[in-house]
Amino acid sequence: MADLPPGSTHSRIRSELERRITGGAWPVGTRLPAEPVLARQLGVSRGTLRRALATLREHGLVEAAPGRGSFVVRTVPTSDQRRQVGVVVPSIARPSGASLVQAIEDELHRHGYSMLFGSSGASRTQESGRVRRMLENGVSGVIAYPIDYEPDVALYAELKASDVPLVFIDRYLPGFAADAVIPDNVSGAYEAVKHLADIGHRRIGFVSTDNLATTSVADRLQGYRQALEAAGLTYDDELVLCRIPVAAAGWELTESQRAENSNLLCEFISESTPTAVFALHNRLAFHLHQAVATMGFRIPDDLSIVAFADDPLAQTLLPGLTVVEQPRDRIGRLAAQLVVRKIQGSREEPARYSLATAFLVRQSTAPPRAGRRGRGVLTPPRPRNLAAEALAVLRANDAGSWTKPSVHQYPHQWNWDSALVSLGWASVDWRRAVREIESLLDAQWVNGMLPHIRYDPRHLDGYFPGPDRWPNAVRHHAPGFLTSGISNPPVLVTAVRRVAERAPDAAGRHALLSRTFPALERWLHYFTRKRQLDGCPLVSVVHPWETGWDNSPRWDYVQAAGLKPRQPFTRRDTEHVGAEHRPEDRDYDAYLALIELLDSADYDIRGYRAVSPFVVNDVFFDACWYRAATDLNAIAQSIGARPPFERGELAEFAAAFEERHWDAEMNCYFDYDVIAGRRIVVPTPAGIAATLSGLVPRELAERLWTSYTGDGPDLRPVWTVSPKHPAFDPVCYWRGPVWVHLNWLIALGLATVGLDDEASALERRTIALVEESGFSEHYNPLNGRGGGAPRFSWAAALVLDLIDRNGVGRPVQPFIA
Ligand code: 2M8
Repeated sequence: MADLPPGSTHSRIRSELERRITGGAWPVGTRLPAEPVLARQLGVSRGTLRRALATLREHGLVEAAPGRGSFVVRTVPTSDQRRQVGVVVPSIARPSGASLVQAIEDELHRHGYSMLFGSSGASRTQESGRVRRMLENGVSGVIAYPIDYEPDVALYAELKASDVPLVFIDRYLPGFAADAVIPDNVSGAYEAVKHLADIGHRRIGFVSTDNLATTSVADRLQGYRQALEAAGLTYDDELVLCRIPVAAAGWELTESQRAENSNLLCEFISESTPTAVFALHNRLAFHLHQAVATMGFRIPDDLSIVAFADDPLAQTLLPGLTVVEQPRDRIGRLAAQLVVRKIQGSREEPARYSLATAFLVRQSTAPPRAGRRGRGVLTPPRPRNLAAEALAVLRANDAGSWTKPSVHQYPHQWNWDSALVSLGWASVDWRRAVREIESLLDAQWVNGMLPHIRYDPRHLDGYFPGPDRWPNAVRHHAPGFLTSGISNPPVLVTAVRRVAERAPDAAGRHALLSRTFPALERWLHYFTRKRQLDGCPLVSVVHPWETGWDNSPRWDYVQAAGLKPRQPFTRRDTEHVGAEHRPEDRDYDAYLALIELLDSADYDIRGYRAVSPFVVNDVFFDACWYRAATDLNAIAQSIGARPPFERGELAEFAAAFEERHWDAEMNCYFDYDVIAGRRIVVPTPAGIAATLSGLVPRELAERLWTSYTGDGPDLRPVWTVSPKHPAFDPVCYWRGPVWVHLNWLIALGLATVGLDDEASALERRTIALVEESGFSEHYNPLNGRGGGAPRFSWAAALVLDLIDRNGVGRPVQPFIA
């Protein structure tokens, strides 16, 4: 006997026959087997079979031709016979969606209807695809939960035009006349925020996803505003965070979405200092709860949270959440009743039904306590968990085996960024630090050069210039890589040495050092073999980007030469960061023109020098090289290899360093313009960073430091151009702002020459700056405000390093003997 569906015998037989017809086994025109044969096949009596066939005839699927038997005449029942309603919601996987659908299905069933279900995901195409398929399948009406952002209004207009009964749930489409059953979002939010104000909160935040045009979100925001107003509080943009994408506000998040959320939420809480937050829904409340826990906050002691509840799961995850409860069951049932009424011919005008919510006070809200983090509190706030915040930044920027400097502005791997970032990873996850280093070394050129950018092929659209601007670079590295054609200050060697110091055991340390040593050696030798000119052992640097101090006034003379590239270009760097923080167009003209010259010379220093106005001995770069060489010698010793740099070679380098960089008249170290054969006399901390080399005597270093910092006694150190210099600009990139990584390197330099107190004071002030303004690309030395790209990796990594060494107070260990 056939495998029959459950139910009474005759209805099971009817369903089975219907399945054969609608499923295509018996197409139109098929003559059904004779009754006795079919009854035997199905294992039922002829009476039962006849009753089932009668229903099929009623539904218009089968017709009897007297004397010839029964024939299939159509394969789809007419819509009024089918009694089906289509229900489309974004996802059945969301617990909230499931309970709504359950209520709808129950109610439809009560009225003799079944449900055809579709899930629209977050896509308009999927939304209309699902609804259209339902219509083809003959549904008599549709209940829709429109998607976020841009629902398919045209689709719903078509339904209306074809008189298909339509009811929206959860949200409505503004200006579109259709029935909608929603929770009373305005009053619900109002009640929640009023509760917070009633118990004494004055800084009440609103945390939401970024789909502000969706009516449920807009209405909750309106309720929030109205409650503030009723409580005599002023609406403050700073307290409203509406930047979380819908896709990043669910339960099932990727590790990087989770980290990005946590980052955003921590930043919001620490910068906007609310004492209470109203969350758009309880998934966001949950993420917020998790994020503030990493900052050492307790709910409700340090922060009260109330949420609009749209799914029951949060109650188990976040016990005691004070919520606005949605009447999900009533919403589902009313929507089903309305659609059935319309199907059955009711001509009622479309209306919006706002169903009352309930407010449940549990344990996540309490009056604000003196001493909590809000503004204007009397006792000092609980110290923030800077290390956890720093780690969240690193995690958000983590690309797997390397770290983006900042997600949007710099989506590739940068050489000296990655080197310094490995120090942050080393304090939390040593193996991850090793991966960072190895991934950087993987992109090494055949001649030993380690490029300043290793491009991520997935993000070529996100950054300019891409690899196409360095066309000849492909001839120099292993296939499969995309890189720039210049290098960066070789801080990696010093970083490797420090990361190795933190290895969990001697074997791990030895393995890291011996694996990386050959590549590091080839890189440092590349500078002395392929980048020396005129017999001078110093490094010939070929591009401002190679120095890492892109638009430092040290290089203004090149930009002033008015270079123009041959190929036109469009900058992308001001898309995410204000133009006032970035170089000017004429700087970019020079950058691109220099790249063209270098690439045409196939990256050969002599060929390039013949055509380019820019070849320098950068004092900072040379100091880093010298330090790297001595660090590499120490590494060699520790793994039993021959130190690659002999005393004589180092002495020659040191002599040239003194000769070219020391300016007796100005009493400072400066860069050297190799083309013009002159020193570039612009006072920047590059001269102080010369201490990194270990070549600067302590007294001289002290004088340099006192004199440079004396230029701005009230400023936050270390400004990248002296405030007394006409080029000083407190917000523009390398023309004045403070950089965490540079402070870290300068502190290392100061400690190297024995200025331990100065080094640790600088480290303390660096941590204070980050505590004050977050993990920015750079900071205004006048007021400490962050600038450039946000959530910056090396700022986070080096703060982790400082905290990990209890660096607040303890200087970097200088290593150099
Ligand atoms: C900045 O430079 C890049 C070009 O390399 C840019 O502006 O697009 C500099 O601050 C550089 O030192 C840094 O390594 C890089 C990534 O953080 O950004």
